[in-house]
Amino acid sequence: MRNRYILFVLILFALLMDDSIGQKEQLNVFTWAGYVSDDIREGFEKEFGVTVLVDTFASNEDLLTKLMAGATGYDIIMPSDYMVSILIKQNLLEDLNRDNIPNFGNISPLFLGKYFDPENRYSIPYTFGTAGIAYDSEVISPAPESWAVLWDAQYKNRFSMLDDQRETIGAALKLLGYSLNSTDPEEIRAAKEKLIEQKPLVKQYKSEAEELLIAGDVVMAHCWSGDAFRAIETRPTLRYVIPKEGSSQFIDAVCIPKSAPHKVLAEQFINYLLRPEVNAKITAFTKYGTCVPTAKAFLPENLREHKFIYPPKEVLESLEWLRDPGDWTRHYDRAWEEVKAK
Ligand code: SPD
Repeated sequence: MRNRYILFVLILFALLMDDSIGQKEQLNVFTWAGYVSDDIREGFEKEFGVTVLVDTFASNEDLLTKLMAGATGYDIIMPSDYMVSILIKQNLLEDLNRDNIPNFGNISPLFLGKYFDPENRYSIPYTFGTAGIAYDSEVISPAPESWAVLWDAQYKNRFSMLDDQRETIGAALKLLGYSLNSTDPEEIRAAKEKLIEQKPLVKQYKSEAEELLIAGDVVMAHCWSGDAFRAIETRPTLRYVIPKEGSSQFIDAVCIPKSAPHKVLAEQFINYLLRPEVNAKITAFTKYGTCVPTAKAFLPENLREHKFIYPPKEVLESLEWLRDPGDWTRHYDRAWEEVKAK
């Protein structure tokens, strides 16, 4: 009898330890690859007694397509600036309840009130960075200065381009001397032709360029600053440059979709991300900039003022924000489809 009682208690204990039966609340995060570390995820799980599931997308357009197609399970999403505008316009974002986000006050005003969400009703900044070219300085010398290096036939099959329609069409627009946000069909057509001309040289279109750079699969990549910075830690001969014609700068934001199943938990997660010591972990992991100035006290010296994160003034002045092209989106969509179909 006593043995049976012990067995019963053991089974009950095992059942209670099983999350699926214990019904832990689950926070579903949809974000970029390499954006939420295990450390950050596990810290929240432990403190709040929940599980955090992280799923990734490769571009803002992928995120939009999933949300428009009715994906309803996500509590947290991380669109970039111009995509925040689009999601607001599509009525896909939830208003943030600041009462649940007291750490909102930790954000630097420099990253608030931006064009895509002037009152930060729907978004808080996660990181900021730029797009440029990472290259292996032992192979590519002298250092490239222009986007034109990505059209140089000697690097055929040795470089990758971002699998991101606005960024990649943007690189071609910049090479041609146009704005990233051109609404001139002739300019968009010229950028498309440029990318079609380049296509036979491109080894791969991939947004997670860091993997290709580290593996040595490419010697050059159109990529984002933090991803280049991360790759350089493993391959110190890599460098990162923002071409002289200019490039994009971005803020990636944290938002809650209207369809989020766990809105309050999502706000608690946002509040947690804005703690200085947690926010420092975001920069330490992603190698993108922190929007919480007090986080810098928790960062190693080399991440506090690094030029990959804080480009010099003349470079900053050459950067543009991507914006919602409104009705012109279809021109970008069509141009990208044509490039990919070739
Ligand atoms: N590996 C993380 C990449 C995050 C890049 N953000 C993209 C901004 C696009 N404009």
